[in-house]
Amino acid sequence: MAAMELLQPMRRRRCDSSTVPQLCNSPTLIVMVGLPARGKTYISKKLTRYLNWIGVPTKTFNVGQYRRRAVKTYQNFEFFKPDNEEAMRIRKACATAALRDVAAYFASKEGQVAVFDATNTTRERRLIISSFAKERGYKVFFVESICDDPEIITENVKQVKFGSPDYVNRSMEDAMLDFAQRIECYKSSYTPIDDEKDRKLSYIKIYEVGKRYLVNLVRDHIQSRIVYYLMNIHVAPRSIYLSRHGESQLNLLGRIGGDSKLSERGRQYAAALKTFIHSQKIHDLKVWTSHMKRTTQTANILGVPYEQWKALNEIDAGVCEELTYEEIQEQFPEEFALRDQDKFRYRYPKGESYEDLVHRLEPVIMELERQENILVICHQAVMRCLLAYFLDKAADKLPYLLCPLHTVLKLTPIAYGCEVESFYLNVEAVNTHREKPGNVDINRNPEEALQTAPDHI
Ligand code: BKS
Ligand code: F6P
Repeated sequence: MAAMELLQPMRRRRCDSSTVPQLCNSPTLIVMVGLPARGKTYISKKLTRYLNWIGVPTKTFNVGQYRRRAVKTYQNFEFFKPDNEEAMRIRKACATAALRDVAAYFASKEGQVAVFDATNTTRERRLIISSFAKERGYKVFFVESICDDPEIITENVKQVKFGSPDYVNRSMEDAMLDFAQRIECYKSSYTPIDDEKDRKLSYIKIYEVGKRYLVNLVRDHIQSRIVYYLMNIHVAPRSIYLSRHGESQLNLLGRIGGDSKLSERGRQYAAALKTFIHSQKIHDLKVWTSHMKRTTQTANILGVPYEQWKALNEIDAGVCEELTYEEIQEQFPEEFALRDQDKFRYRYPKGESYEDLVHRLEPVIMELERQENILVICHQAVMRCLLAYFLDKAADKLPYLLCPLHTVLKLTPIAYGCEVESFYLNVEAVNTHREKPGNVDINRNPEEALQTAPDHI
């Protein structure tokens, strides 16, 4: 029996058949390390969103949430004192429960990466996690955030701790003071990952919000992607403006794709966009377009320098380029039906799928992470992919996100997510949104479409 139990975790239940378990990738457990208010949850959530967007099923397991479920009302920092034995038992039980859920997530086959979001500030803790992972055949990658800048720590507490359930009905001063003492509770036992002692571990140590990094033993593709991503993100305040090109000649005809120029109303929109952008008084704005005439013409009317990206070109509809949806339905009825069944994965003959588009757009997202204020003038399908990344929308929702013509979306990172503001610039345009058949199309009535908050707002 004991032998059975020991063998159990090694069994790769992730595979459909038990015949060739060697072909399976073992799942990855990312373990966050660091004092409270060092951006661990921020990194966990952001990384999870990125990995899911690139198609790697990922989930964060935040031990703080387990603790809040176990202890309904947080009183004060004394809960976190190292000599509070009762609380220590609860905290350990929460960590164990979270790890159990990680194991269930991987066993269910739905998960490829789990992020274990807790302080994990002692070597003892990390050893428990390492052996837990080893027994079950998971790869472990540690991400440690080391930051002593009092300003950024204060900003963190203000932005994300003050708003947490722990501090409802508490004043900001009160919360700040309690949280500072809570951090102190961890300091005596904190043992950072050690160059020498931990030389066999895979990890990245991030110093001062990404000013410096120490990377050790990157073992596979996914770990390399994670390191690359973490080396490109920043926390400087900024906004990302997403817009489609102005209405095009082919939009007017209800034809998809092609490379036509703007309609009269499309040019009016570009002029309205210029006024809008000026009114926003944006510091150091960069403008990106695709290589298609309709986006560069829009940018030309803006009258600012811009950078062109081929990767921002609209989805290639292959044999369906320049047809109307009705013509596609007539000429390629099977294709048309297939697209409605799985719009994300459906690839046009000699063309692309939304999934292809996400892969093509990955370098754009990476560079967007590096930039500050930016306006991206793109296309319907491209804008849906970018929006899905920022708003954490699943693949099945992505191809149906509402990105109407002549509407700017302003994305501003706040706390762990993104605030979205939608600006319809009051220049009429055709509706290019096609709902999944069977769903109610809120665009059918254009008045209503403008007044009803779409799914992403
Ligand atoms: C709100 N944050 O290193 Cl690669 C405010 N706070 C700040 N120390 C954060 C999160 C939410 C994000 C980071 C960080 C932090 C304190 C920190 C951070 C860390 C590493 C990297 C990027 C961001
Ligand atoms: O109709 C405008 C357009 O940008 C086409 O070029 C493109 O094929 C289409 O939208 C993408 O939208 P959907 O995926 O909903 O067909």
